[in-house]
Amino acid sequence: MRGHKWNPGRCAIGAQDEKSTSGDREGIVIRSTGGQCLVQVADTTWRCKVRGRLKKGPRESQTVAVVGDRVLFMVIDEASEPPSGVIEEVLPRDNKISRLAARRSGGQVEQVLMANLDQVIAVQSLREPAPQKSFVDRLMVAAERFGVRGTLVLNKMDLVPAGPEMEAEQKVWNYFQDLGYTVIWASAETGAGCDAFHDILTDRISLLIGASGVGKSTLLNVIQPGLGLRVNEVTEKTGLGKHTTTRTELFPLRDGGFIADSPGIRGFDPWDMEPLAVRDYFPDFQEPGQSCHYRTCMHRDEPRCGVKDAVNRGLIPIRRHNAYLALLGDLEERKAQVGYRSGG
Ligand SMILES: Nc1nc2c(ncn2[C@@H]2O[C@H](COP(=O)(O)OP(=O)(O)OP(=O)(O)O)[C@@H](O)[C@H]2O)c(=O)[nH]1
Ligand SMILES: [Mg+2]
Ligand SMILES: [Zn+2]
Repeated sequence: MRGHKWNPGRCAIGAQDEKSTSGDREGIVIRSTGGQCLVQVADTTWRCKVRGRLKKGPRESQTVAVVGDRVLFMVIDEASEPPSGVIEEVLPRDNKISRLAARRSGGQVEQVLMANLDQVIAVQSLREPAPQKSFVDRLMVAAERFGVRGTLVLNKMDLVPAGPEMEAEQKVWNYFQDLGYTVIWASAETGAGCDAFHDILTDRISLLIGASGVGKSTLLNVIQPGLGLRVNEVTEKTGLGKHTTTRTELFPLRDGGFIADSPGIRGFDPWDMEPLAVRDYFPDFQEPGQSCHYRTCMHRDEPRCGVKDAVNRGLIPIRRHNAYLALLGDLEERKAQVGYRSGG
């Protein structure tokens, strides 16, 4: 996707240990909480505050510097443990993954989950908790929207008995593979699929996203035992995870690349998406959409719609079309609430 790699062994993030012209150091944010960040430069982790004036810009303070951001910082104390600095500038982002944050004050707030990534990986467990297909639909839409590779990992295969139950799962999820997304069937318990998981992470910068308890941290511990990430059982009563991982954090991978583990999220409302553009983010709608009577067809109420026709003929699952209509409805409602948002 891009020329450079953040491979710590070779041409690392922080291979540029020397000072830049402005006297600042350059590093990458591996953890961000409030106004404090951990910034990685080669093998050293710095603790950096975010310069106050950076918080006052058009961006929300929580997303001034996010995991994956390349930043310039001024050294405060190189001898302290860990060394400390102040972030002066967040360098322009190649891309990001962003969603609408839970509304606290009723306003609409962008939550940037990560910047400068190659791949977003939706992690689902086939059982305990049950998979959420609509979550995967939306995350793959976001991957298309933000221009990053979308990948799907289905964990806890060991909990699905072979036979009809497994066949039903295969039917659902192979559809995503047919759309061109990589789909990995895995079990952190038995190790199945873990080599394939390791391979898709190598030499890429990836973000794992999925509900609490699906096994994101467990999978990472399997492919890189030294990480020692905290994991927790799913409560029997609710079938939900316990939000064991509480913040997004980026880790270097032994064989090259970086992986961000993130806290469980249940919903994903993509940020900054035009209702009119949504149809372009469903790869399965492209060919049938060619035969819609109206070029501006939204595949909703219009007559002679190629996409609805494909749904009726069983070529596109009804739930895919419903997922599209639901997302479209959400975006229109959001737009009606705020009017047209100018700038970004
Ligand atoms: N049976 C089975 N259990 C698994 C598997 N992978 C993970 N688990 C269990 O699922 C539970 C939740 O795993 P975590 O790794 O903490 O899940 P998480 O996605 O990181 O959850 P949050 O950090 O809360 O978002 C743990 O008890 C794991 O042992 C698997 O492949 N099979
Ligand atoms: Mg976790
Ligand atoms: Zn149509």
